[in-house]
Amino acid sequence: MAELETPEVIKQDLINKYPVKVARRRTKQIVVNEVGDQEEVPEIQSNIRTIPGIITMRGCAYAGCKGVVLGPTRDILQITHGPIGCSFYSWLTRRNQTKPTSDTAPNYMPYAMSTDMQDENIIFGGEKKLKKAIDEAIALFHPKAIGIFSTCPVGLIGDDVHAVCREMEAKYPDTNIFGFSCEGYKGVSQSAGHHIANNKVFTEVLGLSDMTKEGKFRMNMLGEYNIGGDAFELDRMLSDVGITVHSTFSGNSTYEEFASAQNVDLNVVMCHRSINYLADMMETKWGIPWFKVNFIGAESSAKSMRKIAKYFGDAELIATVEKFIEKEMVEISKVREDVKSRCNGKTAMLFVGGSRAHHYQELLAEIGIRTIAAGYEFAHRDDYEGRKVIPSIKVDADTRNIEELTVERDPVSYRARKSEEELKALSDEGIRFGDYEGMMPDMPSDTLVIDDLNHHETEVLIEKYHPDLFCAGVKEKYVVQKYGIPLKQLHSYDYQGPYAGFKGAINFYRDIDRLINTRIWKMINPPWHEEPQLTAKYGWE
Ligand code: CFM
Repeated sequence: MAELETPEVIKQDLINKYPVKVARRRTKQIVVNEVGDQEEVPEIQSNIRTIPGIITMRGCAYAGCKGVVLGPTRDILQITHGPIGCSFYSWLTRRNQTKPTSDTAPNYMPYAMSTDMQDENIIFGGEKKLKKAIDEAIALFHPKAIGIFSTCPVGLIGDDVHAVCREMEAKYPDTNIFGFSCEGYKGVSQSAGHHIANNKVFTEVLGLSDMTKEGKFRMNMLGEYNIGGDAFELDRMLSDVGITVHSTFSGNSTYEEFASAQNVDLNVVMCHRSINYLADMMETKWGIPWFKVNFIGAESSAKSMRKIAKYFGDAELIATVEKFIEKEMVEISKVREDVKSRCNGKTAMLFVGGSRAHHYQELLAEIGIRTIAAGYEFAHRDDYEGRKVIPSIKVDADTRNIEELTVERDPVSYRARKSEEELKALSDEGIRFGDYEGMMPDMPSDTLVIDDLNHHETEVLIEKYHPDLFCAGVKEKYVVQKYGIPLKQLHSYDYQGPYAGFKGAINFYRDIDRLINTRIWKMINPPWHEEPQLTAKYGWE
């Protein structure tokens, strides 16, 4: 590869086509990483509105609420109140899998349910239609719970989904009916929808049931959505060593598991961005401590398992976990070494959501692939720089629009899971409770960190860096591949997976090896190399 320009120069190349005002904003969202001894990193601007006219990778609040946080739960019947497209395109495209416990156990995930709003409903209101939809759903399925998800027009015309829910719950007292004000335009991205979902699940569902699951070591897995079967692999690993996963939020989960999630002694958080609110609120209300884990990558998975075992502090569990890791590592090392011999020294870029751009760097590093640029679509500064910066984050009007709940200790069921001394001893041993160190302290200095990447910048990055692998989503995939650069979808996994945990690591090594080492990429000659079919220039040039 030719000598690369410095990241500072490339940063200039990324923004030099922009008008002055746009460049001024983007320059704060594009940062050359520099890591100090105490994990200090430069400030990056994030979670702000995308500049109108720029095409970025983001989604909407409805996607974050319905698609991401609630979508993977199989027996909360979910009705999208809105035009049919919102419901149809949020229907299983994320590849969240589920496994009902029996053939007769309810599973509504194969259905896309919507009020299918038409002109008439937009003009005269859609509440009647929504009530009718709930009547129909209850007659057909008798669900324990129904979630109503608001799309943009619902907020614009002023339908009161919460009043409808209250009225219908009075009519059907056996069904818990709750609504989400997750209109697509709320906030600046799907991140707002995560927060809205966390709040409602917390106030309307959690703590309603006393169901407990057998087991000496009981925990919830927060922020794991079972994409491509990831949660199945984590369940296998944890149950094998004797740890009970009571509820996963929300991959392969049920309403009853959510409702009784307070009956555990630990919450671990995989995806910090989408679920940190719930972890914090559960700690305040019920005294359940939480810490961050990462089950992406074999080494990270081993580390996370050890951390959980250490928390429970049982000598037998600790020994079982060690034995389990040792056993699993045999096959992992074999495949890893083989794959590494062909991937070592390659470069990658990752631009995904709000957590995977960090987690997958470790998995790629295991086969010798170096990340030279990374960024999130919608994460906040804490996901980049670590939770230590939370007090200094400026709250703008868009964030203030999303309700921040005030939570108090439950006078009856609050129970400290560990004494102050025990928590102190564990944190002295390296467990960081209620903390996340963020992506940037884990990346080497002189890498580029870019928030809310857009199409223009993607093209510049490719031309300048020509990476061996680009990780993003389906919207980016084919443009990048026409440049002759393989793109791995880190949202849907390109119809493959699981990639979490030990078996997932092996799958990932092999899939990446196959993807980047095929000769097909050198044979690609996109049409624009021969004859530009469309030329244009920017309006301000
Ligand atoms: Fe969390 Fe996710 Fe992600 Fe996310 Fe998502 Fe996703 Fe993602 Mo797509 S909850 S932030 S809103 S890890 S759907 S399972 S892959 S953008 S990086």
